[in-house]
Amino acid sequence: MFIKKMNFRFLLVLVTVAVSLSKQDEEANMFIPSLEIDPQSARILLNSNDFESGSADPWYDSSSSTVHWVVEDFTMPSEVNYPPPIPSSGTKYLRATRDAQLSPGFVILRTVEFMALPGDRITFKFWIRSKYTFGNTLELILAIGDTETTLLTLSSYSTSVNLEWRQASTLIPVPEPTVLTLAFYASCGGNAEDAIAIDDIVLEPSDEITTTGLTTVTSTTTVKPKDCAPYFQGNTKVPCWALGNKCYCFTNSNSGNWEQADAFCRTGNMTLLSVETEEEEKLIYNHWQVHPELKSEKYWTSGKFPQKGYNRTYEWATVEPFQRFTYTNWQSGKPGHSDFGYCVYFFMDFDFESGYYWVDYSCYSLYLEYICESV
Ligand SMILES: [Ca+2]
Ligand SMILES: [Ca+2]
Repeated sequence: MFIKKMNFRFLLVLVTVAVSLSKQDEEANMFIPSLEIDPQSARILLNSNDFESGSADPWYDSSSSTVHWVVEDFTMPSEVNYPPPIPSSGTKYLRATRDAQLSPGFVILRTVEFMALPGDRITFKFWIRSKYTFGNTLELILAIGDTETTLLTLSSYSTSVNLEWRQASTLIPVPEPTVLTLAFYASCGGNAEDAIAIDDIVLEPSDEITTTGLTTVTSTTTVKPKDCAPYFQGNTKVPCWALGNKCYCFTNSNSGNWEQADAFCRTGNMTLLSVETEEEEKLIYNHWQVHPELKSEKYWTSGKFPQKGYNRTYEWATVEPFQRFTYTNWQSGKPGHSDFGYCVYFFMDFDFESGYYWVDYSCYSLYLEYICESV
């Protein structure tokens, strides 16, 4: 399965290179990273990126799919029937642009390495709209070495009626001068209405934010990468990430039946994953999609059918009293069993075709990887 996942991504890269090499050369020269630049100079380039000159430095497109970031002019939108909202200044911005077939896919915008200082704040404007609610995603990621932290998740603005530029802002959580990169991870759907755009990315070296009358989204993220470390520190089979305001650890080559998985998470003062909301589910799925080192399609959750009680129904067996499911995403026809001894795993498709859903299976006879969640 891992081979399949890797092959698929490799193919994507090949196809992308083959199909769009000339197009990239013409349109996206400014997206080739300025490798010569040192972290201090890169920091200066982050002072203001309004894309009016057509340059994106020190940001560059590192997408390996049919979707790419290109500078779009408001007066010449790629979807004339679904025009973008008017920018508050200038006419240009970065937009996730698909091929002629509107193929959906992942798009990544990344900075070269730069020097961040304590108190640095990143502010930007964004527009995200979709035919279906939560159809598109947009996340701001902080990467220090191999450790990634999600600073902002803006996917909740992905609705059919989001017709405005909004402003988002978050502190870059570093305790001392640190060389790092920032990245936007986005997923753009295949409908003409689906749109993701970014403008006016500014690095500000203090806590002061200028409000401009636009909707301001303030980060509530306080989890730093190091907050995730103590759970299973040193165990490379269980890498952890801070996503939203929780810490999630995905096992790799550490499979077990449900009871073994449940017991393992509890040794780290965590519980098996509980998927209370669609937003949390998307957070997990989006993260899994961009981490090819996560080699499994199936992960145990804390979902379990109870042994006792009235109105017996599946519940999240995390901290007692266990909570019944409110949000659900069962595979069609599931659950096949409503009996004690059945547990729920989360399936995510390596080929990204059938998406993700829940399946019930015997808690004892199936050995799967699993996801632990902080309490
Ligand atoms: Ca602009
Ligand atoms: Ca949860």
